[in-house]
Amino acid sequence: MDDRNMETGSSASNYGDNEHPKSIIHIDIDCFYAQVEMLRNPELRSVPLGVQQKNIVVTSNYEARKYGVQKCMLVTDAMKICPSLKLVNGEDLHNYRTASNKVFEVLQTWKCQVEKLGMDENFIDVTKLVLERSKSADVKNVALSGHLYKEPGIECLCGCHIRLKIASQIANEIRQKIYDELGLTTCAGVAHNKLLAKLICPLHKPNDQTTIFPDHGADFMSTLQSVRSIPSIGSKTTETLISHQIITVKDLQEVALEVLKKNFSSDMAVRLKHLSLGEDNTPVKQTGKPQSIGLEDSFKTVSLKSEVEDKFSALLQRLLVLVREDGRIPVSLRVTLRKKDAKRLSSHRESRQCQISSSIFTISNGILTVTEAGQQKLMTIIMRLFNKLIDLSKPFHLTLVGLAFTKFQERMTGRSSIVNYLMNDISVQSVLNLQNDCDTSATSMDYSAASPSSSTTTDLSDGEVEPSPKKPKKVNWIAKKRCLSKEDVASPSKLKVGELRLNSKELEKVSELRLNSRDRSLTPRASPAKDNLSDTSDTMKDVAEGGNCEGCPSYVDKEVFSALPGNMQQELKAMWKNPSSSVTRTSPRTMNKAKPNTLLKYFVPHK
Ligand code: DGT
Ligand code: MG
Repeated sequence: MDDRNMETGSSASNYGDNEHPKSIIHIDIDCFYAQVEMLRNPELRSVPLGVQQKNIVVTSNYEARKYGVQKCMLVTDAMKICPSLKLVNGEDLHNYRTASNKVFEVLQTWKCQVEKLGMDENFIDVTKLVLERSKSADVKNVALSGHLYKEPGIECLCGCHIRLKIASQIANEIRQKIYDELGLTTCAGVAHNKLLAKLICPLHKPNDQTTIFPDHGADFMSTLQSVRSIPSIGSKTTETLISHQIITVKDLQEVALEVLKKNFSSDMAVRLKHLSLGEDNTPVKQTGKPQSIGLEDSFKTVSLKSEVEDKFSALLQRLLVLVREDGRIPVSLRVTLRKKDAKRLSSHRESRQCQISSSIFTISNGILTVTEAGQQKLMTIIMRLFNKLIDLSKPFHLTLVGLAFTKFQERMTGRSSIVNYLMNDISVQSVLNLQNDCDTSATSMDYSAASPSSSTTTDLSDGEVEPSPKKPKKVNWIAKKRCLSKEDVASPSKLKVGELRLNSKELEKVSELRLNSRDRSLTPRASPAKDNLSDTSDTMKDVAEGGNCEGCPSYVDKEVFSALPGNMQQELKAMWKNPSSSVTRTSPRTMNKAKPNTLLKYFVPHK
């Protein structure tokens, strides 16, 4: 789309062309928290219901909305307009998260890209599915399901009207499936881009759907009363726009691009113009596991350390439930506080985070657990971070505390990964865990190489950009006995070359394993950091003292060990015997040159 079109508010529909190839569906669950509560207690279905968090009704069912109970109303105001309002406490989000995840699972069954947006909204890119169906169906006569924003004047030449009609059928099927399987009613918006799909979705609520054709995008956008209604326009941009008398989306459509360019970067100005016209080319990105899992609790004010500790303890309990559901092992913890600043009459957030030892967590029978001692360790770390954020010699007033696990241990899944080959599916444990469990029969060969640095906290202020991914501090190599047939183990040369080649990540891990094993013996134990450091030294003890396999630690699988080539066995044994002697500090790239016959050289063929 050119500037001329933008300045006149032309309705050309998609970033520089008149083709609208995509079909996007946006799904929003009706009165989400209220529906979850009504499913839990069907008696609530027939009464006006509000879900309360603190003194706010965060949502209400449609029965209550008839009385004018709105989302985010004060409880006192809601009770005034609807004295029969039944209130349910919705501060524990567990059931809402579970329902949200189930909806996501249902959406995944369509085998399309699904992007989760918050807890009750999802985008689904059904472009491919629509194309498949358009080949088989009598497409010319396909009927639209639900509402259409406006009847088209003329058919778009690219064929998008038919495609979007097919998408509307799919949206209906999706909503029906969510209802059949989970009992939840939803709304859907269908359009050729995410922006329009999301904005058109609530046009007919509840339990209904609306489709918009591209040629009506700009027209529909011009009905939005505030530029803030556009999802990617935040409060700062809104403020700037309002300060230039650009208040409605129509204002934004009509303002000259040059005016916007004076107040925003050129890219931003162009983007704002496109958005105002209903144009958006952002892709639906498949949602994976969240980068962090966190919880916050806000309150009027807390000024005692003991109260803070209680708040954190309660948050930790709830957070551990979430982490167990997620299944990944956290390796980093962040504490957030919001301080009330009496001088500024405002509040601001501050955070600190640190690495935590993965040995705090254990996985048994596929379930992540934390022992009582592990929880105490976490609380010690949390309060240590808290002490760094707050000067306890002075009075403090907090209005929020938050906890989040911000990084997770990754398991490599590449098919050519030797680590993967050796990994044991059922346990990703540190040596300490194995030791604690006294599981000498475990079929695992586990090198845990926590460096001293991982045993002390590494603080990062919240303002900092996330540090670039650090090399993992722990390496878990677990021999996968059950995958090796007798013949295979008898001759390591039979292992496929691909399985012997480490990828660059693993290469780093191997070098780190070696470097850390040296570091550990050279670096004195830092006394106060008991939580993690003790893990490291216990690990070392286990390695040094283990030994019913001619120098191998007790947890090593003899069968797998004996299948390794002789020089590798020797090198491993030497390393266990005297960790400091095994390597000199070299970069991963040069390591295989450092010694002519190293373990690493065996794994990484010279090119
Ligand atoms: P709807 O979509 O209009 O039928 O109603 P809801 O309740 O689904 O509203 P929605 O989609 O905006 O938000 C989904 C849930 O998120 C809602 O059930 C309660 C919660 N929620 C919404 N707004 C807020 C808020 O401002 N604060 C808090 N704490 N929760 C909110
Ligand atoms: Mg909703």
